[in-house]
Amino acid sequence: IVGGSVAPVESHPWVAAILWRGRSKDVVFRCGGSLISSCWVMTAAHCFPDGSRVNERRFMVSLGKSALNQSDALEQKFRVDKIILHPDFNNELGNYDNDIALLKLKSKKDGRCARDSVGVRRVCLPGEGHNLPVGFPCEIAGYGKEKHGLWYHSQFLRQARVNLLAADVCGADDYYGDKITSNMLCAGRDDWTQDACEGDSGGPLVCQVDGRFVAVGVVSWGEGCARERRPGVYAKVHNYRQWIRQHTGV
Ligand code: 4AZ
Repeated sequence: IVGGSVAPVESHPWVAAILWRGRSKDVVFRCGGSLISSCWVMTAAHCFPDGSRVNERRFMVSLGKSALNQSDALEQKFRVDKIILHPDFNNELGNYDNDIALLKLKSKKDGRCARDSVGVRRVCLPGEGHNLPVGFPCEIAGYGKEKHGLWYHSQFLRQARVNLLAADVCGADDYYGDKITSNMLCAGRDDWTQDACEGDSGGPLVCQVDGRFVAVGVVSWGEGCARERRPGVYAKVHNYRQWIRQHTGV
């Protein structure tokens, strides 16, 4: 997150940290995600570049974490049972079309996964009538870089505010042109000071609608971070409601 502020996980209790265990037992942060039901996390497909050969057993999901390198009283950790990449995920044009994936958490001995607490909570998914107007204020949160080009990402969960952009603006020639498909949303700010950045991928773009927090987008890509006319690009969750329901029941 560029230009935002540190935020306690209680302010974004659906945010998940997706971690990867290497051969030498080292654990590295891979991507953000969002909890959409007790046992399912929504994230970006490009977080799993091995595609169909991805090894579920190497991944772990942490919920309720304000700081990555510190244990947290609110933290809940899970192994991953299943990773479902969207079948139409496609990066042939370098634009991560259909950049969405679902992670099934491995349940605990009592058969349950995430438990609601002040630090862990599900986010709502967009329903009919959640077509939000251009300029609508939303928020992003993640453990990603605070500036493009830094070699390290943030140790603390950070948040920022961005506004929904018109599709025709984002797809204009002086923005991203034809790279923007109907499966994408763009969000940014008039002053280009706040944005998602590397490491925030997979996390949610959340908008408050009728008092509920709705995950409208999944952080996907952008050219640099917080650059003029290069807004953050998000997978448009609304387009995947059926696919999500089919796999998760949500
Ligand atoms: C990335 O590399 C990335 N400014 C994610 C989001 C944005 C740029 C890059 C948006 O994961």
